[in-house]
Amino acid sequence: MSYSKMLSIISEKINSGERLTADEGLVLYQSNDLALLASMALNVKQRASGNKVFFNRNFHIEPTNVCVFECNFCSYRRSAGQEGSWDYSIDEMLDICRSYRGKPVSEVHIVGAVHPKHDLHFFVRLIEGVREILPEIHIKAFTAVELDCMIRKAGLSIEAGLNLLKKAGLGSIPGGGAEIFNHSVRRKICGSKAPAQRWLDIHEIAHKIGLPSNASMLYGHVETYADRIDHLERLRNLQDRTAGFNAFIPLKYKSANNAMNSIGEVNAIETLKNFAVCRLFLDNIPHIKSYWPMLGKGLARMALEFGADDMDGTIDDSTKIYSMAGSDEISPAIDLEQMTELIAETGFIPIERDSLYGELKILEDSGFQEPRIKTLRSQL
Ligand code: V47
Repeated sequence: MSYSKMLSIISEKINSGERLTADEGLVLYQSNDLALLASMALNVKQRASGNKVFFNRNFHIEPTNVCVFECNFCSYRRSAGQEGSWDYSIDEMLDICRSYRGKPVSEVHIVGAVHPKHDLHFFVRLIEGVREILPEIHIKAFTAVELDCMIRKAGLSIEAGLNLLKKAGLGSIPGGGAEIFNHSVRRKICGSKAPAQRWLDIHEIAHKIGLPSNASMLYGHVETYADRIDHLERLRNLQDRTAGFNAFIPLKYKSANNAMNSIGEVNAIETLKNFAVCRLFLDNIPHIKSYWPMLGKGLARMALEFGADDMDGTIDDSTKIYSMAGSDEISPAIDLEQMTELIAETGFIPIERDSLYGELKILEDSGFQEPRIKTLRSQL
């Protein structure tokens, strides 16, 4: 069958809402027809969330960058006592939370490294403290890799550990730590950390006990397109069983200050293509996140034309993971007005959301104005 015939079959399947096979996913990755990929992905995005693009008002806490693992892609890790390392006490982290009292933030995203000393009970105390200081806030915390280590250290089963965290106030689990599921690639880029199946099992157990989560994929390093499709297919299969993933975040490998630096970075075209294929292949994950602190605002906004429908949050200059890896967003912070304008200028409708994609009505009383530039789409 000719390549263009294959693409037209895929296009028909997408129009009729049929699921793509792994081979069809690969055909899409091999296409250089960005306009076709964009129009197909936009079609799927519009079926899922119309012309809406979501964001939230959030801040991060990164408890430590002292890590027992040495992932080759990581620019953030330090050894204990090394220059540039940090390890906040619970009180220091709660002071950060106190500084947000009375401020309009709906989510705190807590994610860091796997510290050799802190176990589950340390983090339960942290979550309880956050809950006390900011009772309304949604606490999205700890990658499956962090959870795996802290819960094992406490000698509990994953289910028992997650239940303790949930009881303390944990609301959902972020998507980090997934990297690439393929065993040999995972071994090359983050050899010693939780294997793919462990990551998937932890998310499955979380979903089972009523903790929703996100998923991510670190792309643009030594993986092949087949590895990416394998990764997406494992997530799609899990989501078929649990429906617990809210959002998928493609994370582009950033090459500064880490051991894989010589690989360089993929270009914008590859990133946009990847957004489109992820949107088209993951037919059961409702939202695709364009994470601007990593991509930069310009590219993150372009990804909205390639199927993404979420810009994550206002961040308030509270994460270092990407600036340490060379992101142009050195002090990532964006206010409500800038965020709504950034989205509205593309012709999409900015919607402030909570962490579970409930729509918030704050925009109306916060002086949101019509975008300066209207595209054709906003006039349809
Ligand atoms: O798992 C680390 C990635 C992730 C690099 O759930 C890197 O809403 C690129 O998962 N180049 C953690 N990526 C962050 C994460 C996340 C981010 C935003 C939102 C959510 C969510 C989750 O950061 C890690 C890893 O894949 N990462 N170093 C790097 N050099």
